[in-house]
Amino acid sequence: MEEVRKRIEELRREIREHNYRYYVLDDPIISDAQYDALLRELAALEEQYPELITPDSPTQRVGHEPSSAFAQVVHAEPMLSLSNAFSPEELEAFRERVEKQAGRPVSFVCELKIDGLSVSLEYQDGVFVRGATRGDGRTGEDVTANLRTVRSLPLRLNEPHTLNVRGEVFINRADFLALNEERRRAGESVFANPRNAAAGSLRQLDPRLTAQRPLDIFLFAVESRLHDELKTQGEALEYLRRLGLKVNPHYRICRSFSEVLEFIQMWQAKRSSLPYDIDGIVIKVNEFDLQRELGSTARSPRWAVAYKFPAEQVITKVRNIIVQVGRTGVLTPLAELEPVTVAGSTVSRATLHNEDIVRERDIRIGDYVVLQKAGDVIPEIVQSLPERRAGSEVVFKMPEQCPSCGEQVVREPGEAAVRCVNNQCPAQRLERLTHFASKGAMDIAGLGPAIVAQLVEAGLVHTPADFYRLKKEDLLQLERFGDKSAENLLAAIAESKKQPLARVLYGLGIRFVGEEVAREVAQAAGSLPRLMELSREELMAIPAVGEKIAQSIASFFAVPENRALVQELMDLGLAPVQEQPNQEQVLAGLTFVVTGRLEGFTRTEIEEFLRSLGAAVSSSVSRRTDYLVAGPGGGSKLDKAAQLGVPVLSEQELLDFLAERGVELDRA
Ligand code: 1X8
Repeated sequence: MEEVRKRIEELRREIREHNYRYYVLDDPIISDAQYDALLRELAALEEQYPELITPDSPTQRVGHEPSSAFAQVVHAEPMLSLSNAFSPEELEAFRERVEKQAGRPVSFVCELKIDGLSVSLEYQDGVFVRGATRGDGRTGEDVTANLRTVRSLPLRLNEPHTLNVRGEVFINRADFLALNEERRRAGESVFANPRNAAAGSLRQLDPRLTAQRPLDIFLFAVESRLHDELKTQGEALEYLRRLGLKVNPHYRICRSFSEVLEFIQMWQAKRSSLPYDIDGIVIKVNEFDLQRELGSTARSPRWAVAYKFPAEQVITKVRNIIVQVGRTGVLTPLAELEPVTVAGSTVSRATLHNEDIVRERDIRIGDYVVLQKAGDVIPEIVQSLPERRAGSEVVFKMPEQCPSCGEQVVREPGEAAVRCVNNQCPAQRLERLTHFASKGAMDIAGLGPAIVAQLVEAGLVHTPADFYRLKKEDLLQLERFGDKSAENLLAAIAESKKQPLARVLYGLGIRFVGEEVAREVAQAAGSLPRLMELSREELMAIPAVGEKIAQSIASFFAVPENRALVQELMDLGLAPVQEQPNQEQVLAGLTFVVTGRLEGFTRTEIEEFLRSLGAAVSSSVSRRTDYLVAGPGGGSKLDKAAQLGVPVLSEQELLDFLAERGVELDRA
């Protein structure tokens, strides 16, 4: 028995070493067959002596049962995100702030910003015990079982330390392409880019599925500085590497800021030569003492910044320009492109917004064009390349008839949009139905565009009320529906009857009624019957509602078919109400606009917070705006505010403004 124990330990040590050489150093010294033989011998011994199995054994990467949900993990230290710099000027501002605080020249560490997802790992006495996603920064999801399947993540460190480390899980571009190809062949949906593939893979409830995905990880931070002997980020990276963790080799300690700029320029030019995607460079103050002195805001450390690379641009060809009809009848030109990869995903279509933009950018069918995509944003055609024309290109013209119903389209004076005003237009009807079920509206899971189209085609659904009349037999005659999927859909539809009034109102798809307006109107109305009867004057008394919106809502409820639809929905069991918020509404009646980049919060966070205090938040400055909250980089809105005499608050002034009203912003 002692012999066996010894052999097992020896095998584990050897396998760990070869794992490290293969997955971390990318420098194996034995063949795959030799490695497999070691692993097989270990597995055989462990099978014979199961009492000798330990969780950190190399055989124990997979084997956990699927779970039904991820447990929540509260991070020992909040996982902050980085503030961004988009230009050398913003970087310079970062340097000045840091050096002013330090009162002396500062050295920085530059590292690649991996485009993956952040995780935190916990090792106890050198054994990997827990890993979590970033989540909202305070609480993440326990993905330990999935992280165990990441081959480059050691289950045991070279030294028996207890610590938290932080890193980024990602997928190599080549592995991503192979994975997508495999999925395409299997008839499965493909991932848009490597980052989505990594996120989707890490968030599998069944670790056996995660184990089949080519996940990889780089570690770059020691979270808990229990190790006082570490004085700098440079030392921390060396330390992580010594422990056997995978550290990205491309970092540089810069003693002057010109070296930082040089590093950035070099990688901006060379980024596509890396096997994985990066979206920028992280610049950190090297010395931990100075990091501590600089501290953090609620959201991000003051001692680091992420320099984001400018949007990636590629050239492709416009194969055709087609026209789509939206929910409100607006005709939108859409470019069909020769597929190209830009910023990690394949793009074959791009919206052209409206006829004016097509004309201004002079985009013709057959043109070569510059396509741009920055991070997650929608791909956009920036310009055409007239010098590459062959002469056969065709100027796009907006059709005079709706491509869906054939009715004459109209262009209202002063508006960029051309619209089909036929309320019965099939394309519009389909879009309205899809909108009703969509995430921001009734949020009916499983009722996406394809299924809605199928239901309409089968003649089962004409108006949103018909969703609530669907029966299991109806669904079962349709392709793609089985017993289980039919039941699931019906359950999701039934569940949506509980949605609050704001979502029902938004779901009705009334022109100019977005989510924000819907929330305010719903709060004022309280119920559907009351909503239907609001007069234009009553509507205009709601802060977010001006004449145009009031007119639109009132006319919607003046149309007999629309009133009938709402009545039907009520007859079918929808009785939505709008809960009054429990947070004290100290900002009730005030309208805010938020612009620019904020330090401590994202714009969305601030906006939601303002709303929760009863404020209306609008996207553009007008005479109805009470305050403009502006961070750096808020350009045209500031001009507009000055022109209209709208008071401007900085982020700090907003916090003071709220504090005066008894509201303290929760610092994470
Ligand atoms: C995010 C990332 C960091 C690093 C690399 N890639 C990232 N995505 C790094 O420090 N090398 S740091 C970070 C963060 O703090 N949010």
